[in-house]
Amino acid sequence: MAKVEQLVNLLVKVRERPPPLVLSLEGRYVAVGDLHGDMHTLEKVLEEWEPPYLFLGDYVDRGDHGLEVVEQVLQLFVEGKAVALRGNHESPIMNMDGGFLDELCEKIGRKCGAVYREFEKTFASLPLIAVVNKKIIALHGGIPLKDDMTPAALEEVEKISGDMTTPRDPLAFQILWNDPCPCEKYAPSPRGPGIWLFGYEITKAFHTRHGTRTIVRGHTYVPTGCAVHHDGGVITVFTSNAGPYKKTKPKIALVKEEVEVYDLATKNSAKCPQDVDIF
Ligand SMILES: [Mn+2]
Repeated sequence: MAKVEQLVNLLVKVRERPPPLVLSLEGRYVAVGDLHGDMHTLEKVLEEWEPPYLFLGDYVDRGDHGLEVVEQVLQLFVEGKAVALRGNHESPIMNMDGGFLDELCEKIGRKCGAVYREFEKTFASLPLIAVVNKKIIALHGGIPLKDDMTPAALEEVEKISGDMTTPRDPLAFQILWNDPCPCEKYAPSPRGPGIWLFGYEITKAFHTRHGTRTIVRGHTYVPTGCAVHHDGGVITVFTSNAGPYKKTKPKIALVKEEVEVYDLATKNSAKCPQDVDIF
């Protein structure tokens, strides 16, 4: 049981000093897209790329090693070697059927319910957005839209409060769930109610307002492991090779003043398809 205690201690430590919802970072980061329980790929990233890392969320569900992946990511986070952003799978609405809760119960037995509640609280404390060198925005899903269907500003995201377990706030929810579309403005998302596809003009307005260049994000499965949208205003990185993603060619992104995408297997600079229609 020492291992369970260790795990709970780690979870408590992550949320002891909760980071702001919008983190401001400087320097160079290795951005890692969805892992979904792919420990093998995470190990390869850690072996071949120097820290610090910027994890873009979706550590658990679908693959078999969600527990190992999320533990490693959060360990690096508390050691200051990584930033762990929240994904839509860091949430009870996904983990009940997505595989993580079952995995937890298989691996740690009857205490899994209590330990899962610790995960729930820690997931709720994870940051939603990182701004790197004032130029690059990192988040899991996409730009959130306000009621008037204009993009929310970072200042508005910073002010989000209330229960973050699911989360209830529509802006926070959309940051975890939205996707880019090869469209001008926006469209309802096939993922479900309250979720949007955002287009070229939304991305442009967001970057103009903040003086930023690119949004690097995960969330969308692309077999090529990366995709470029909105003239480079948005870049998708996908890093899982586990479970349903066996055919992916995982990518990572080097985030500095710009975003450069690399193939994990070859370490070569990657050519990402442009404006793919992901649904
Ligand atoms: Mn996702």
